[in-house]
Amino acid sequence: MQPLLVLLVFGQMRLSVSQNLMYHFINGPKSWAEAQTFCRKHYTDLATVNHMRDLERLRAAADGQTDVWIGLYQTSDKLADRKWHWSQPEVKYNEAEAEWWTGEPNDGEGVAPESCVAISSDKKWADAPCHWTCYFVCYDETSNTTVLIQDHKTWLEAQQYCRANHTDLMSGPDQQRLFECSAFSCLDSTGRWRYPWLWIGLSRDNWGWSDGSDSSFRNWKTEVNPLSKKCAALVDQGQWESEDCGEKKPFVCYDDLVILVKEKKTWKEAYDYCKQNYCNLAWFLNYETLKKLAQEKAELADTEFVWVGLFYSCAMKTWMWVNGHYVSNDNDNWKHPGSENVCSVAGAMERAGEHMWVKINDQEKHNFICLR
Ligand SMILES: *[C@@H]1O[C@H](CO)[C@@H](O)[C@H](O)[C@H]1NC(C)=O
Ligand SMILES: *[C@@H]1O[C@H](CO)[C@@H](O)[C@H](O)[C@H]1NC(C)=O
Ligand SMILES: [Ca+2]
Repeated sequence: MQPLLVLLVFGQMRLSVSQNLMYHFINGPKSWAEAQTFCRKHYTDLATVNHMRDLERLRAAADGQTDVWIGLYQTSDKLADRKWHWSQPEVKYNEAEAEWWTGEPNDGEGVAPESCVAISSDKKWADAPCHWTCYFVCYDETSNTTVLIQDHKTWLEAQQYCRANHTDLMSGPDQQRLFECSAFSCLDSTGRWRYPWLWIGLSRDNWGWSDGSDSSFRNWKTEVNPLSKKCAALVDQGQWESEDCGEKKPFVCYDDLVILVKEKKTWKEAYDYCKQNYCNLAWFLNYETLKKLAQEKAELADTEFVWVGLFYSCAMKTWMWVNGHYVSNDNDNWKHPGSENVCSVAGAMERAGEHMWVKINDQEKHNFICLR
């Protein structure tokens, strides 16, 4: 790489990171569509929110302002286009693992839409109207356990409860396997299932993000009106409401510095792709913010590792970042610091756990992380 380019890239990145320019609050009120056009012109797009940590950053950017457009909108007005997703955004819905009761989901047999899911005995799933009030099951990440809450709540109230007091509503078959009914004495003295229905963290909607990302994170305050109000606004406490898209509101744009590309490529292919479409494969040096953003992206990858801009220079016998800086073989981000190197390796980040850097064959194909 040419030295001038290195400096240029380096300078730009420092500016952005020190200002932490992920979300940009724009005070001039616009309709949702006008806000989308503005964000696409000046930034990446209207704000996408992937999880609670993003939401906290977004709220900080909005500096306490409420009634603010975000990038979520109703992508279709057909109920048939609703898609299932788990409340905990890190857990992806997989139709092959679905455990529906026979005849479910039946969507209320056309009488009233059923977009939320509850379990009964045998832990099989049934769709039900979200405004029903049921007991529910939270998942608690800290203790890796499920918690049965014996309190009647609507699905949204149950979600709010679980997110405030535990991690989220129980999401996905792995968590459901932890839910041992016997431990909660689910049968009453006559041997009957004690709880008619328990909410779990599965629901469906026909909403999507302006930038087309597949984030399933939702934080609705009240059940959305599917008829007229088709755009999402941040209201109080970080919760969202559906609003009339023509209303003029301030809005939040999103400037994605760190981009996860969910394609499987070799290290060199990934490098070329980032160069062509963005700026470079991701490098962090001492930028903790960048590293953290990359780690959060890595968690959304389809592959166990994601390529980052670390390569082994055989000629110089040293590890380097793609922007030309050296990386010590003893750097404590390496999973195996100090281990011997061979010529055909490049650096990737683990998707899970501590997101350590690993040295793997550069011909392996993985998702990868670019910087804009
Ligand atoms: C939670 O516990 C289950 C069962 O003991 C285990 O299989 C799973 O790996 C644990 N998950 C986490 C995130 O620790
Ligand atoms: C958290 O749990 C407490 C105690 O059960 C409850 O009073 C409170 O409402 C819960 N928080 C939310 C947001 O539901
Ligand atoms: Ca049903």
